[in-house]
Amino acid sequence: MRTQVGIVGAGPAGLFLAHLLRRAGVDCVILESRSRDYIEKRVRAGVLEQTTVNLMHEVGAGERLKREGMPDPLLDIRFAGGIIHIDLKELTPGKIVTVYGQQEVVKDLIASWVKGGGSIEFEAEALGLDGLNSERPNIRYRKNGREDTIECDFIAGCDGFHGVSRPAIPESVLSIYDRIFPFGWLGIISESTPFPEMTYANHERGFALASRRGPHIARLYVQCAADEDLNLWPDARIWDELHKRLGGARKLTEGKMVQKGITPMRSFVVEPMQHGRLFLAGDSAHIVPPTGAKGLNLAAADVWVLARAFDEFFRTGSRKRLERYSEVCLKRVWKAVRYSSYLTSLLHRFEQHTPFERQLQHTELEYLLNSKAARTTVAENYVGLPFVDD
Ligand code: FAS
Ligand code: PHB
Repeated sequence: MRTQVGIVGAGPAGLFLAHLLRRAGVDCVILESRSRDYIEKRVRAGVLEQTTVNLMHEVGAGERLKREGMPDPLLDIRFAGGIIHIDLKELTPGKIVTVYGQQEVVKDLIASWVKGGGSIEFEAEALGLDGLNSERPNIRYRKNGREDTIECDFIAGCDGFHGVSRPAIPESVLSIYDRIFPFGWLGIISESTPFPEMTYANHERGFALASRRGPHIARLYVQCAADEDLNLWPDARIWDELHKRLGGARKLTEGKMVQKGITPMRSFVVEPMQHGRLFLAGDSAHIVPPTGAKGLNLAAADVWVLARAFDEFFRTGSRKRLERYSEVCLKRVWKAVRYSSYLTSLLHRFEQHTPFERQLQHTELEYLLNSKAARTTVAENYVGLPFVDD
């Protein structure tokens, strides 16, 4: 097979990129190691920044999002000193986020891609990338037990943190920035009435978060050990922790748990995000702790920049935007890493914290409670910084 852009991975990064390339008349092939059913059911992120919502509409996949997406104009942060109300609309001004499950984004993008005549090579696992510094890089992959190669002009590594793209770059070329937090999130989906507003909690027993996926579907998280064993968390124990950490003023209603999973907490960035004719986008290049709800949105922002660079090259032959891709993306990535790390450090319980550090955390929350300037900073990062292209 031969194509202009070989895309490895059909997550948000790969799927958004494919749509943007099709609109620019650039030919691409998408390889996805999992089945369509699997990736459309994979529960992950839930908060879309306005730029990501706009992108869904821009690529023609926003219809259902418009009907079923839940606009979120504010968020609450609970702590021992009270409840911090962060009114996104008032503080940004006028910007909000939209709650809509990542699996719904993936479903809508796949449906839109196929409806427009596109195809995705599902259950096609990329095994390796070769010739990255040549004019004809290629992707070796296996599908139905048969190995094959796709010859490309460029390769977009949209295959997430555990993909083959980042490892295809010689380690000597990469600078790796990595911070593993000493805890994880145990997340559930339950058939129960969710809190009406996004609610984060800093509690002495640990962090908790109340989000939603619909008027009768709650998405809830509790901080747990980094190496937590999910089998030690029967439903009753999860509800008990959620009541204790989120309880207080509002009653949490229980319901049938339909999904449980544990997400590790990590900040990870590689520089540069490109090597020869390979360009990394999304989780293949960076991971943020989900506290700031940035992961999915960063993936969209990366490919928005990458698609413009590919469009410029195939239209004019200029490599200007391609050469600056990594530099342009990393400016926004690091701001999201900063914000996600700040919020993670502010809201979680760190066993190794000294009394001084615990007092500092509490004082920072008190400051947020009483300072509009501090709440504005959280708000402008939560709704997302503008896409950057220069
Ligand atoms: P993705 O990982 O979504 O997609 C990569 C795709 O490449 C996958 O479909 C994978 O199957 C495929 N692939 C991998 N290797 C391949 C190969 N060799 N060949 C072909 N295909 C290959 N973010 C939030 O904002 N909030 C959250 O609550 C949140 N929760 C998360 C929970 C989990 C368990 C994980 C792993 C991530 C979570 N994230 C969250 C982050 C997540 O939403 C990512 O930021 C987002 O999926 C990034 O999208 P992509 O870069 O497209 O990567
Ligand atoms: C979610 O709804 O899954 C969600 C919401 C806010 C976050 C992370 C995840 O910060």
